[in-house]
Amino acid sequence: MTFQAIHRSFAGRVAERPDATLFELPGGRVVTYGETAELAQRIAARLVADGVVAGDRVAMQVDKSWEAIALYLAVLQVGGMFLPLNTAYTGHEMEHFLTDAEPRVLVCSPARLGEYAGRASESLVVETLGADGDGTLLAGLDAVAPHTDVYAAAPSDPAAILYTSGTTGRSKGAVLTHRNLASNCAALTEAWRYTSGDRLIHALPIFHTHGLFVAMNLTLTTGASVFYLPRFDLDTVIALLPKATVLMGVPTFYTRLAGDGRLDRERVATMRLFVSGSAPLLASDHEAFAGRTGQAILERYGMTETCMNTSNPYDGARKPGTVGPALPGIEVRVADRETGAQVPDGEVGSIEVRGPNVFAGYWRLPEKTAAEFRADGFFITGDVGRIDEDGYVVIVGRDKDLVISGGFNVYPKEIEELIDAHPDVLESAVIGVPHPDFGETVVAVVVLRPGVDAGAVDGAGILAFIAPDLARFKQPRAVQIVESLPRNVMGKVQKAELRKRYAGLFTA
Ligand code: MCA
Ligand code: AMP
Repeated sequence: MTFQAIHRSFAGRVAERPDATLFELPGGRVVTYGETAELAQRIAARLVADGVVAGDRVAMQVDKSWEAIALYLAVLQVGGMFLPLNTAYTGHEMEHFLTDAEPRVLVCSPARLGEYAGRASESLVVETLGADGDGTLLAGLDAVAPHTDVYAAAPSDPAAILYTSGTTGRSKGAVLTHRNLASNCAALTEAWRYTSGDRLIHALPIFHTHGLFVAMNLTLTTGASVFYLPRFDLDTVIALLPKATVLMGVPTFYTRLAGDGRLDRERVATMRLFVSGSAPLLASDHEAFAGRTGQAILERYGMTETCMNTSNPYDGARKPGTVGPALPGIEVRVADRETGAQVPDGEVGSIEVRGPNVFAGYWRLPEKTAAEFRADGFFITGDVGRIDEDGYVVIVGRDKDLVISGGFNVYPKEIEELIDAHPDVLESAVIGVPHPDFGETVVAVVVLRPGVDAGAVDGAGILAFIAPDLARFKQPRAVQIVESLPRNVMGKVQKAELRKRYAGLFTA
């Protein structure tokens, strides 16, 4: 397949149909391909004036806006590395990303300028961008000549860094290349028959692979349009369904939709595709949705490090509880965790991936990168599964200590460290338990120090202690104070035992 970087493909669509709609915004405003391209070129001029050169990181922590997508395109155009960050991250969490990635420019929301202004230096420019296009990034841009040079990105050049945590230590920056993004976008466009005629309901955040590299890249490179929503709002999505053709979401979207009396076949008559990913979709939710709409949700499987790996077919059986076969050009195998030897189909093992979608490595961490790859180039996902009789991948669990709440990843270790810093806490174990809305939710199991009066310390106090340093979505929804944690003979905390013990906390 010939290589064309995402921003080049986008430019091609702009040249063909500059007046075509790209964004339909909540108030009814329409933004065209041409307008987006022009703003991207002016932002590119600003980034260049801020000193950005090829290879520089441009970090963005802003509320969702169409201008933020123009910023993404501008960063690609000048050869920078785009670093989007969850708006929920606190200053404590941001500290690591900023010191580790050393961005040349940080674009933050105007409301948070006070937190970051002090970081501005010879090597870091702090810009602001608000949800309505306010802020310094765009101020006075009308008078700035568009930057028309386009960086000639080689396939192996880095395009983005997305932070993703390991089970131990700090978050690692996954470096994605232009080839990773372009090849995955091309594979999905073909697999999902995505075209310029599509009208996507975009209700995901744009700081993760799902909302940015899947939903937006497919749109930008095909000439399709998006109903661009600030977040998932059930009423708004229900109202848009009759005008749209595609929805991409996390399982929580589908649980909420299926629980709404307004969802029926007639309402989804123009919809040709519902995609689910980022977390497991329960087979029962798949079936409930099909019962209401007559349409089978297409479930696919991906990771920050690999973009999308597998997908249920567009034509052919979409099997509930499976994530489908490998996408074209991508190899997926199930191997023995210890030896890396492939196991026969049907046997459970480590899910491993190789292909043009697999990232270049963790930012400045060659040893950690090497540890996640086999000698033959397969990447060890940390997911556990098997391949069924039709060649579909079935994910049965995770090797990594990770909770996925509403599609957001939460790493227990990070929360345990914060809880353990509480003066009255001896130790803690953070686990995920089933939750009817978020799929899984976070629970902390805490042991107090000997001599601490259990009546004097409660879950609320522990939560209040960690809250300032932890994004809201990572905060435990329950704290269980116990005498001791269950351990195996090696002294390792048995989280499986705890998960079993608290499995019913949020479900009847
Ligand atoms: C919001 N809250 C959450 C979550 N989202 N808590 C736990 N888990 C969450 N996911 C907090 C809010 O701050 C709020 O706190 C309270 O929970 C209730 O919020 P609610 O209004 O119900 O939530 P919401 O705003 O409707 O958001 C739920 C959501 C959202 C729509 C599921 O989390 C979401 O858009 N998730 C998508 C995440 C995503 O894009 N993941 C892809 C990454 P309070 O009440 O205290 O104010 S993974 C990826 O990219 C890989 C590669 C892949 O395969 O796709
Ligand atoms: P992230 O690190 O945010 O990219 O999350 C990637 C992880 O999400 C994968 O390693 C899986 O554990 C999980 N995941 C993504 N899609 C699915 C899916 N369809 N079913 C089950 N788990 C999924």
